[in-house]
Amino acid sequence: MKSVSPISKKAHKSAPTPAPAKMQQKAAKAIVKNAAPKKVQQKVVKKAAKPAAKSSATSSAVKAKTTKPTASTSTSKAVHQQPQTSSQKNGMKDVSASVSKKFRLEPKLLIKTHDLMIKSRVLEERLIRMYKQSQGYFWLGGPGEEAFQAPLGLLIHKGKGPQFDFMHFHYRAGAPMLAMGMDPIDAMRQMANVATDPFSGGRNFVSHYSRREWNVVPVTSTIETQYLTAIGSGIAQKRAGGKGITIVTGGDAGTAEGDFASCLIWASRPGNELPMLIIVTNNQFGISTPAATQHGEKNVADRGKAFGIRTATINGNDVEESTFALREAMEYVRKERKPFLLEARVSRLYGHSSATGANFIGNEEDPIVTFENQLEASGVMSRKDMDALREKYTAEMLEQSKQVRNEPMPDASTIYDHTYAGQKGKYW
Ligand SMILES: Cc1ncc(C[n+]2csc(CCOP(=O)(O)OP(=O)(O)O)c2C)c(N)n1
Ligand SMILES: [Mg+2]
Repeated sequence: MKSVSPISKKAHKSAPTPAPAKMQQKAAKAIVKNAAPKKVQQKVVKKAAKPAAKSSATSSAVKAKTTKPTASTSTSKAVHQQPQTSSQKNGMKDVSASVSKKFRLEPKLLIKTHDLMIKSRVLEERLIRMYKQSQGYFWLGGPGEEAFQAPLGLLIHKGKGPQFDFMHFHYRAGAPMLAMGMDPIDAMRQMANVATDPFSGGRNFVSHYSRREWNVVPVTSTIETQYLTAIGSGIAQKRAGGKGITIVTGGDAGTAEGDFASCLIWASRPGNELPMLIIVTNNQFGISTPAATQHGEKNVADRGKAFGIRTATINGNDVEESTFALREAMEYVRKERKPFLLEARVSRLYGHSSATGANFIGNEEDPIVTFENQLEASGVMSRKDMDALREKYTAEMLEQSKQVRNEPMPDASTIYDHTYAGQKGKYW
């Protein structure tokens, strides 16, 4: 942790876009060039996601702007040096023209989802600021995945034990945690590594959530291992019966690891299928490695077909498409007690992590801008209300980050706490 040099406030303000961000833009353009035909990428792959296909078909104008490779070519050219707190300020307002969308979801749910997306984005931007102000050592999180992660969070059956959903998240799951009731200050506590951090007592990276009473298994820094540990709760839930399912999330690059293959094999053993919703959020990068240079398969989800697993590839930048696909996949897993592999194409708006600068990358679709434009054009929400919401969360979270400044770091004597289950304050 000590090797990460904090960026001064001045440098933060005036710093040009760092080289990695520029490289990413170039690489993203290369992907667009080499991308499969637009039609193929926009297609919802499998029967299970039929409603989603319909939903995206409701507005081809919207759809044309909601698939990442297309969006990469159509988004604003503005590249931003630091986190912004308003879609107007960040220059992304005209990214997707205001398109009136005939929503199929209830306005109440649309507004709730929007609220969660904004809360999640404001939190991530606050965490980035904390990092850049030396109030933390490292940042990574989920800005750009909100249109998928927020609906996911709202559909989780929260509770403790096998009758409720078990979550094996990776490090971009702030929105589902907020949906389950996490107070944003707790994420800030982990960012600042203070003792009050409820997930790791100030001992783990930011966005490494865990909560026993909500069945949230600790996020691991080693990528993809969550697909293996998820098998365990999958087996327990298969044996227990009922409606609880195992949900595992991870990125596209990690699927190159054997752990992912093991997950597919264990989840689909004939007669022993597991109730697992296996999710891959595909942002088409593994840190700085473009997916186009690594994946021979057209869709990551296609790999499930070889195991007889139901699959779908969806546009995770579209709130309705995500909601319908998640509903259908979850219902299938809950009822049939069999796995479903869901791949969501998403954006990555601040690069991989602070290791690549944590600066706003202006060449990817911002799903919040897209959604807000649709909400506004369709009369579901006014721009005034949406901006007021952002301002409210921004002010609240600023106060929370100030509070965290005054909280103590963990005492050295706690270094081995929680090393083994049930052991506290002892060496083994
Ligand atoms: C086992 C392991 N190998 C390598 C790394 C270093 N690493 C951290 S994130 C990452 C890329 C992950 O990309 P992806 O799976 O696509 O997820 P994304 O970050 O894009 O959401 C890598 C290689 C790691 N943490 N663990
Ligand atoms: Mg990725």
